[in-house]
Amino acid sequence: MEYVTNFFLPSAESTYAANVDALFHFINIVSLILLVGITIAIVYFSIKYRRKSQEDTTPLITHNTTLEVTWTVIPLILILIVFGWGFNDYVEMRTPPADSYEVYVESFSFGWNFEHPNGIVESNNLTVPVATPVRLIMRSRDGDVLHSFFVPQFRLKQDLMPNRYTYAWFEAIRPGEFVYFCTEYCGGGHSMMNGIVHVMDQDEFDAWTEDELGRDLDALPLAELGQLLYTREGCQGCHSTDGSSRVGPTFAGLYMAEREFTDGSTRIADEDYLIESIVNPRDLVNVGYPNNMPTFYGETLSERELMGLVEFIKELQ
Ligand code: HEC
Ligand SMILES: [Cu+2]
Repeated sequence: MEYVTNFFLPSAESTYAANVDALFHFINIVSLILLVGITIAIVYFSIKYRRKSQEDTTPLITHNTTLEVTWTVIPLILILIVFGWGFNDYVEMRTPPADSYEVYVESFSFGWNFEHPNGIVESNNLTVPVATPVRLIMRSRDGDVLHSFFVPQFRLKQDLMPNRYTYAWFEAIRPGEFVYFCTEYCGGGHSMMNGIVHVMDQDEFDAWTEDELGRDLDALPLAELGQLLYTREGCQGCHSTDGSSRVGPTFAGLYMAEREFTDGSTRIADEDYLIESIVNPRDLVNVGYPNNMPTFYGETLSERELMGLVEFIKELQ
């Protein structure tokens, strides 16, 4: 993954990114020139016009029209330049070309789903073709909180809200892998809400699409199905597979381990316990963890999908 920076910005990788940077640099440079000029004037005047003796009196100054017009008109012109320039770029950033490739984006605590027009659903990674405008139609899951989709190298940032669509678009200028983040603090799993935008050549993208469409989920072995769901359903936002604690306990070594609950009871994590933890997470709460695991999985996952998740967890010894 490349993360080249130019001066103090990450590399510009979308069609409008260079424009955003140019305006940013313009504002910075103008501010710097003004800062230096004003600071020098302050220092110079405080020395030149300091009170030199007890007899020194302040002269009565009314005003200086030329000076006042100058320091009003020059900043006005600068600000109008920034406004015109920024407005122009903003309109471009808000107006996706009519033939854009459309992806539905759903955010939830704590993860993302990206749904392509052909029905492919990805989580964590978003795969798109290069040199193609991509329009994102985004919303946060019903009843969830605000999240924000941020791809620094594309200069793209847009909030997602429950019960309301927001939009963004970009056109990547070269293939590569670009990190995206959730940039609106949304809870304990917020820092896990990052992933990669995969930009592929058209050929590579077509091959990837064909592969994904050809994959028959019903024919996948249970553990592989479970692995896919682990990312697609957002379990990875709260459960690690490497032994580290996130919002919830890790899945590593969980199978057949003894679990302790807040009501004082204990249980061995066999298949029955695992299924129950996914379908009814509020009934038994592990000591040291919040009771905030989402409860909807029992309704959205099929019986085979639940078995897949259990099988996946079992294999993480
Ligand atoms: C919002 C965070 C969150 C998400 C998303 C989440 N969980 Fe959990 N999960 C928790 C927390 C917190 C606990 C511990 C509290 C409890 O026992 O209810 C837990 C407990 C569990 C347990 C029991 C673990 C143990 O050590 O006894 C299992 C199994 C489990 N989750 C499976 C899943 C699966 C499978 C998914 C995805 C389909 C998932 N969880 C998604 C937060 C989450
Ligand atoms: Cu967040």
